[in-house]
Amino acid sequence: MLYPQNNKCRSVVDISGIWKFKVDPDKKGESEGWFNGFDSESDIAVPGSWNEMLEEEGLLDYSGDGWFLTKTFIPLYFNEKEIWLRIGSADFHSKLWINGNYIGENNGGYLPFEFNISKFANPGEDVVLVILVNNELTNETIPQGITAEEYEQEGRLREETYPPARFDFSPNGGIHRPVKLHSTSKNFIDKVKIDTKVLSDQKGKAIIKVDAINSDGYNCKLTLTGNETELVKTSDVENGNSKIEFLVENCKYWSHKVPYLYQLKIQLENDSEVIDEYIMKIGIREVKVEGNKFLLNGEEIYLTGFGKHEDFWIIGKGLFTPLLVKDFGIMKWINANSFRTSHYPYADEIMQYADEKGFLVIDEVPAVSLDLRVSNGNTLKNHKEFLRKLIERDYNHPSVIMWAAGNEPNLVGAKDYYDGRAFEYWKEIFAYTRELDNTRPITVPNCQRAGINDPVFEFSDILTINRYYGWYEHPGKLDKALQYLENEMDEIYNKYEKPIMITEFGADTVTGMHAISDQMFSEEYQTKIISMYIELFRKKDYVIGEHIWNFADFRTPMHFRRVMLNLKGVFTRERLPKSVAFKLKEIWKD
Ligand code: BDP
Repeated sequence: MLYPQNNKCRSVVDISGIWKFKVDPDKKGESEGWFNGFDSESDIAVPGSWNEMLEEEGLLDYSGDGWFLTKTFIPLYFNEKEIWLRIGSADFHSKLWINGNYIGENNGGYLPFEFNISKFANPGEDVVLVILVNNELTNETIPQGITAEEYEQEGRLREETYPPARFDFSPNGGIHRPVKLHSTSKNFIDKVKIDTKVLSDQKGKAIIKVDAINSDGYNCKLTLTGNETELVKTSDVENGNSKIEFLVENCKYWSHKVPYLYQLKIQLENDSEVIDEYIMKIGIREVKVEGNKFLLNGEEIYLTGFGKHEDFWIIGKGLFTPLLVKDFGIMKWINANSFRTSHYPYADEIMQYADEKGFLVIDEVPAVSLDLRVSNGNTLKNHKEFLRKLIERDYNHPSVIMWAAGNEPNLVGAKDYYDGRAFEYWKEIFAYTRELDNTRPITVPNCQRAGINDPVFEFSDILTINRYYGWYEHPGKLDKALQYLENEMDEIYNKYEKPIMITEFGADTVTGMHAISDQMFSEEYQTKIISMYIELFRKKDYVIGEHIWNFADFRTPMHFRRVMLNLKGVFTRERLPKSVAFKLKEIWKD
């Protein structure tokens, strides 16, 4: 599935906007035929979460079914074309109907999905599109969910949040990314896979595989343009595939410092005409782990930046492009070179912008706080399916330098995590991820409670750890906290002898709260803890990067330890700097 675009052979119409909305707590919509159309007083913006947007209708913490309806026009110029409906993401499960006809369903949020709707949509006519979205999670979904009853059964009433969640961000519902109609010809380019290599200082290689539907007998013509060169190659499409290799002399590599992108034009053609075309930007670069070091194009890199969230006032987890521009702008301002898509895949548009602006991205599947005590074969199956879809979507992004196949398994510190089952689980997940991509390192950030014997360390190429000494443990006693941290980091390194990155550390901070002594929640405390951690990392040769938790304050489920938001942001939720931002800008200057 390629990101839709307008070109000589393809057209896109964005049908996001204000849609009709109807909440369905009793799940009666399907039996009452709401898919044929429904009346409602409520409206909803697409993209956007229903939670804050419709708080006055009681939906802040709503978990369940929500129905979306829009009426749209299928352009006449879609005539003779294949017509597709693409939803950027809907969290977490959805079903679709057009003019009352069932189109299909999708399980799993955070990633795009699309349907060929040619049979149901006539160019030149209106259609009524109805989408049912449900945001309930279970033991088998990725991420896993929890109920109030399960909190009780698991003896975790102290940890109980509202809405219930196994993770620390709001499980919002909604259509979170743009909805688009687009067209292709009947013979079309379906998938593109790009591998790049650095052969020498000046010479790069790009291997491009194209999957094309109904296109045997056609030619696939590739034009690679950039750095004052144009390379053209053609090959036949056979069994739906075509493969072309370019050797690029005088190659300008992609990096976070110089995010140079070549243009790749792919054309399906016969003797007289071009029947499909797809134009994309590609970066030529290579990542490698060697000994204690992480290399980009053969040069050592040190990652500075953040774990982030897709989160903002009112729009919730919906894509908001002004925020995207702002976030990348202030990440540049503060001298960050990277971020992690904690704890789920981010919008296509964010990944494209990371390629353009030169950010190094750790790309994560939403297997956050995976609890193997309650998982089963379907959890594993869904987890693998997510990895497959994520890697298929993001493989070609030069900005993606590492996969995170999960985050903080065994957050609850269960003893039976170490009895062999978790080892087998992660062995399978890592092996599967490597099968899908053996060109990038793979990791799973480990939490303090899972400790140093976490099986994810056995399989990770780079050991990523999230640590909160001085916050959840040893509050206010920073010297002691740092001693524990140093001992643990050395112990982990000595045991596994792999590079370590700290993917989370930080402190909740109320902007405007000040203190002379080390007091939690003050801006001084956040500045001090972060500075002390970084000072320690710089003394350790095996540390290859530091990501602060979090870039900005973000909404979490209700709990006594949270003031509506998780306040560990270096910026507030509205993106204003806390004092630590100026300190970081200074530290990360070089
Ligand atoms: C870590 C999680 C992250 C939380 C953070 C925190 O990975 O999602 O938000 O702790 O407690 O355990 O702030």
